[in-house]
Amino acid sequence: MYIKCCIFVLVLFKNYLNIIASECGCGETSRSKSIEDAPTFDSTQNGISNGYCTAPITTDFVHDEMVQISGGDYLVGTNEPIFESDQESPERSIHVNGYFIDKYEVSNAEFSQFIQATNYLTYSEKFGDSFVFQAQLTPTQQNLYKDSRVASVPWWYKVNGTSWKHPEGVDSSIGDRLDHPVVHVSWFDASAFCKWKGKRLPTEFEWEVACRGGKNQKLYPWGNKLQPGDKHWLNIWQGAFPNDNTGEDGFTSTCPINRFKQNDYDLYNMVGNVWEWTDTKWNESGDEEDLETVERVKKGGSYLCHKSYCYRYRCAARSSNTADSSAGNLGFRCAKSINQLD
Ligand SMILES: [Ca+2]
Ligand SMILES: [Ca+2]
Repeated sequence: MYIKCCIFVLVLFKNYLNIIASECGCGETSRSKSIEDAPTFDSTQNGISNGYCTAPITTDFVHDEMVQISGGDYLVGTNEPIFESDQESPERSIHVNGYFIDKYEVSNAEFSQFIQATNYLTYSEKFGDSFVFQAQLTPTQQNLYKDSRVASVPWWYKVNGTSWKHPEGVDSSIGDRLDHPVVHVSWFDASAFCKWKGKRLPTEFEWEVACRGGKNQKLYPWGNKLQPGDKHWLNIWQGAFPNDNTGEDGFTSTCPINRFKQNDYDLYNMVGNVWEWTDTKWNESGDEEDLETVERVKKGGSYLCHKSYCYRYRCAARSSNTADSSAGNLGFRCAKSINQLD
């Protein structure tokens, strides 16, 4: 079902304190640095335009369809948690009102339209950098930024000039991946986009109910077997993390948003590809006074997840980042209450 957008967006920026990177969401670190200290780079160098996005935008890559999920009682969580500390358990019955959720992760093409319409500046652009996985950097870049690695997860590099439109630094672009999910977006950026579309971020329960596709007590959106029919059903990591990604599923980084249909709700890439922000706070007793450092739940795992290391590409799995975080494996999709329809 198509939902047309209509809402204007307003976002205010305050202090930009911590960006947290995570290796597939497992383990994290932060940097404490105010926006005033942010490194700057000349975006007119290296042929990079100072405009909002110079990539050609075509509606071919803008998949903004939504699917309707009926209101009712659903089971979420699991009584067989893999990560107890993530509070995956217990399994419990929750109620959701009817809603719509995006069929796909939000694409670079769709996000480009938002930027062009609003001149919105994302957090990574405001701060001047974001976190990039090692395999996506050249040896020269890795050497240049070796001191900017995250100590506890040294395969993440903080790279100047990285943003949604320059995913691996100033010399990179999204021109060849307009149909891939937008990354390097904070929770605030994602929320602003959804508001502009007349939508909102899904709650964690809405996201998980959608992930489960009408099935109960299953690991994945399609069932309990990872590769039924010996086919790949999601974009994750094959090989030994973090140095050997064999890409047996066809992708060593993000994949197009319409690549893996995963359940009976016709939803794509709920698990794998990129983590997805939800509107839900990780800890309801979190600091209400500093929204930028409030942890928000993210779901689904990413192309960097492997069972041996970050087995979080399951519907019940959950992780979090502070709302101002951004990284190359974190995106989102939007939802909409049925009574929001116009
Ligand atoms: Ca993969
Ligand atoms: Ca996903």
